[in-house]
Amino acid sequence: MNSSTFSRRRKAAAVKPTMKTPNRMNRNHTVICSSLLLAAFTGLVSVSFADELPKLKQKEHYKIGFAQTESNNPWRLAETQSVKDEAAKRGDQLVYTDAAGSAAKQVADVNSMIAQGVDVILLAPREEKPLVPAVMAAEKAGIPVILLDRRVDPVAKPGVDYLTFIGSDFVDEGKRTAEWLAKKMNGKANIIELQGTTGSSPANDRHTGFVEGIKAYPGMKIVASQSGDFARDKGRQVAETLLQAHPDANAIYAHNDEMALGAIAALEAAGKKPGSDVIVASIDGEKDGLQAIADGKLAVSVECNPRLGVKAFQVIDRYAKGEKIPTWVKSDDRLFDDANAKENVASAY
Ligand code: GYE
Repeated sequence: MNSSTFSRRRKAAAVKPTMKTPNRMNRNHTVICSSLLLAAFTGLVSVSFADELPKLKQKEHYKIGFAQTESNNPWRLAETQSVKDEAAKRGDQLVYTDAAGSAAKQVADVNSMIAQGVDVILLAPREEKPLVPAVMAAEKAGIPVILLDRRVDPVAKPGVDYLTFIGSDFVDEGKRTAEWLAKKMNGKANIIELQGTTGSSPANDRHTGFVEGIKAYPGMKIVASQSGDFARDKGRQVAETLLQAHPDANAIYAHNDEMALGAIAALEAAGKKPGSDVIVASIDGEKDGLQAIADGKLAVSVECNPRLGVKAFQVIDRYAKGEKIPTWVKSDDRLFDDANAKENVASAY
């Protein structure tokens, strides 16, 4: 953060002189001021700083930016639809951009929204680190940012640099998947991990959570781990290579359903039976994923709810009214396996 940002945002809130103040009221004012200034520099006074988020005026209708990261899977399409539906319902103007899988384009998209003077920016950051400058730029321009579905690097703080994060607990998703799989495999498995987009918060956290979850089971081992970029075909290709290199693998943990479905195709192409030869576990709960559970090919999918639009607009309303917004508006996620997948196919995305 540069020094001008610092001085704009952090204001001296309380200056308490600890030295004797002059008792004659009309004594030279400049002497007092310069004493305080000098004292501040020499550490004789206590100065506390207040952090400020950009304010939002209450309006009948807002102009809202939504910087989406890509549109290559049902999860993302469902998320975009939920934001578009809610904006339309309220008669708000939506400035929508799709970064097509490029963090650099997404930074440019946010900058263009700043230039267009949107009231609020909803940002689904592709990766944790490259999107930090975009968050800071919006904040500097006085535009509140809400992170939707993914986080940025913790150097940017919710409630300070951006308003809040709306989304799931990815560490917990990884942990729940690990625990379910450990039970299913009786604590013993050679696991291939298909990671999400490198540098994205769900990929980082789903790995961390899974590793944490299998810690209690010394027989549960990750034998190979590689990114399939959250995409079905990439997941298929990576699974194909890793299955050849690790013929002893009997479980696959995919960071999302799309890669799990790719892995299932790779297993079938290799003449292996998903669901019996190799157990596949994943996250999201999309329609094709639930159908694959109903068909006995996918074992489990921990839900990650993409329909965040309603929550996002509710947060905007509450913030404009002056309410304090929690730093994390957490999704409540279910778990789908053969006990409940079938009945949820119709309502899935
Ligand atoms: O799981 C995946 C998508 O960011 C939580 O991104 C989201 C993830 C979701 O591409 O399918």
